[in-house]
Formats: sequence, C-alpha cells, structure tokens
Amino acid sequence: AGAVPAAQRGSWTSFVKSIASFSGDLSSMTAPPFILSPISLTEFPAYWLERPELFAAIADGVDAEDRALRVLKWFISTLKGQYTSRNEKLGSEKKPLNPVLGELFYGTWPDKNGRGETKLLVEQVSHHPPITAYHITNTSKHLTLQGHNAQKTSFATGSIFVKQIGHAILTYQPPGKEAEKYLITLPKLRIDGIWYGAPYVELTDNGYIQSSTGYLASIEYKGKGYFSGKAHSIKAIFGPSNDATNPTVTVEGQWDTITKVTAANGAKHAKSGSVFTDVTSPKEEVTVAPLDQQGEWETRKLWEKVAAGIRGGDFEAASKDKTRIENEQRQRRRDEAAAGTPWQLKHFLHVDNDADYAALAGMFTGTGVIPTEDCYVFKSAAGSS
Ligand code: 0T9
Repeated sequence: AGAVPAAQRGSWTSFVKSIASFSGDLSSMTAPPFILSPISLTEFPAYWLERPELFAAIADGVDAEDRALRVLKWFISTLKGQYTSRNEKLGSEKKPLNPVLGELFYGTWPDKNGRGETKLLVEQVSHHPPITAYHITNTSKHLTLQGHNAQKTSFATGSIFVKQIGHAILTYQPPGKEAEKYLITLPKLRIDGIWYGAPYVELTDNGYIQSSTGYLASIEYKGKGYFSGKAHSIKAIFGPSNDATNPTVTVEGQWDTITKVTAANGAKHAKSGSVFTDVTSPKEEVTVAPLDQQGEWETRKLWEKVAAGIRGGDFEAASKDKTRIENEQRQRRRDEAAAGTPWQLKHFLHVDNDADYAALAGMFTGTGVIPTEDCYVFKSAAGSS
C-alpha cells in the first residue's frame, strides 16, 4: 500500500480490519498517526460559506423561482470544499478530531463588494453519538442557514458507506415579508481508497432542496463509471414540486469543476448551454479569532496541543493531550451525573421534531407520512427559538 508509511502498515491493516468488523461510530476508533487530521468536525460547517458572494446572491433573486435556483447554485458550489478539501490540503481524506460535548467554533466572512458580513456559530451538541449543530447568518441579506450533522457508517466491499443524518434549513426573511424556507438534505458518501491508505470521498444517491414556495431540486450523485463516466458527477432537476415530470431546468456536470444548464421553454432564469456552477476559482476560508483571544471551549484553543503534535509529527504529545481532554470529559460527565445537573447547551435547543422540517419534508416525500427527525434549533439572544 503506497500511501501508508512502512512503519504504520501493520497498524493500518488492523485499523481497516476493525472498521470492517464494526459499524457505528468510527470517530471513537484509534487510527494510525499518518491518517489523523488536526481539524475538528466542528470546523466543517464553515464549508457552507466558502463562496460568500454566492450565498449573499440568493437575496438578489428577482422572484421565488430565481431565488430557488440561486440556492441550488450556491449549494452545488459548496460540494467541492465539503468533500474534497482534505485531499487537497492534507493529501487524502483524514480522520477528523472527534469534538467534545460543548465544543464551539466561531467565524466570520467580512463584508466585501456589498455582500454583507456573514457569521458562523457551531456547537457540538452531542458526543455520543457525535452531533454538530450550526447557525450561519448574513443579517444584511436576511439569510440564515441552520442545521445539524451526524453520520451513520457501515463497511462493505472495501469502502466505508456514510449516511448523513441531519439536514439544513435556509431561511430568507426580508423585513415585513413572510419567511421563505428551503430544506436541504445531505448526500450519502462512499469512502474509497481505504486499502491503499489514501481515502477519498465520492457522493452517491440523492438529495433534495425543497422550498416553501413550491420549488424542488432533486439531485442525483454518481461516481466514475455511472452516467457520465466521470468522478464527482451530479445531475439536478429543478421545477415546481407538484410537477416533477416537467422540470424547467436540468443541471449536469461535475460538482468539483463545472456544471451546465439545460432549460425547458418555460424557464425564466436559466439558459441552455450556460455554465451553472464553476468552482475552479479559489474559495475563501473563514476568519477565526487568534488563539490568545479564544475561550477554552473553542475548537482551536481546546485542541491546540493535539493539532500541533499532529502537524509537527510529535504524535506522543498529541496523544497525551488527547487523553487529557478525554479524561476531563469523563470526569465532567461523572460529576454532572452525581450532582444531577446535566450539561447545558449554549446556543441550541433540542426538539423532537422541528415543524419547519416536517412541513418541508412532507412537501416532496409524497408518501403522506410526515417524517420526523431529532433537531437542534437555535436559541436567539432573547432565549427563545
Ligand atoms: C459534514 C463531511 C462530513 C461532515 C464528514 C465521514 C467523515 C466524518 C464526517 C460528512 C460535512 O458537511 C461534510 C465531509 C467528510 C466526512 C468525513 C470523511 C471521513 O472519512 C470521516 C470518517 C468519520 C472517518 O474519519 C473515517 C476514517 C478515515 C480515516 C477513512 C479511513
């Protein structure tokens, strides 16, 4: 196996074997050093905003159909960052740091060219199973994205299959107008290249973006050897959700480079043959406060020594501080149990079923059964959701 350092081959083989005989929470498994990433999963929601101008541009849509297409455009443009950036930055997909309960990540993208400032807030709302909640706002454009993420993993034929649990809801609410909402469901992942120690993500199956204004984008994800024969292929059909057989716009191509439009006669806001998304230009990483201004629960401060150890090749130091963090967490849980005072989430509220989710999901599943899902909703400064 080319990518695995000679000294770690044995431990990689046993790691892969243990993945194969196990399904559930991969995040808690011990992996060999070469595959460890210094980045915590609480940082991942930042991928949503790495093209801030496309997010802001949703608010500039001239009508509901135009805005729904802009939501699809922004969404597809986030996929490259979400699913290929560890390969680009770290050489392969790597095992992220497993966030502790209450871990926080804050960031911003500055106002530029009138796009407005965007703020990101992330909280690890569960440790077992790991669940990450986030809230992203561009106040001047009246846009909010809120969601949560968890994963269910299984192993078959040499690949890891990841079902994403959770969803995102985008809200556009200009003052004095009724809120427009979009439910975004998340793709499934297949992680290939594991035997070689060079894992990478391919997306599979379907995803949906359902708007409260009645538009649905049905998205199909395929890898090499399927409809276009190319890796990272995507096909999205878009139109009124009550008329799925007559899409007004079809978008096809590669989510990590370019997608193009095929528009039906009735399409008002898209032209056949035009480029829909192009993510070949650089993206814009989130701005985070310097370490000396971060609180002890903030991701980069909390994992400072572990990350430095991983980056600098001092895995003993990394592992020592990781053990310290984990022991502190265990002690904290014991103390909470003894005192009968469970951990309080700082920014989110757990709800058994979010009404927005149920209403929007009910619009496209068409089964008459309204799905339920555990949700985390943002607590505003006033303390309500
Ligand atoms: C939400 C994203 C998610 C998180 C990651 C599966 C994965 C953890 C979750 C789904 C983001 O919006 C998008 C991208 C990548 C996903 C990760 C890829 C990955 O491999 C990890 C899992 C937990 C592992 O670390 C498995 C071990 C790894 C070393 C491969 C052998």
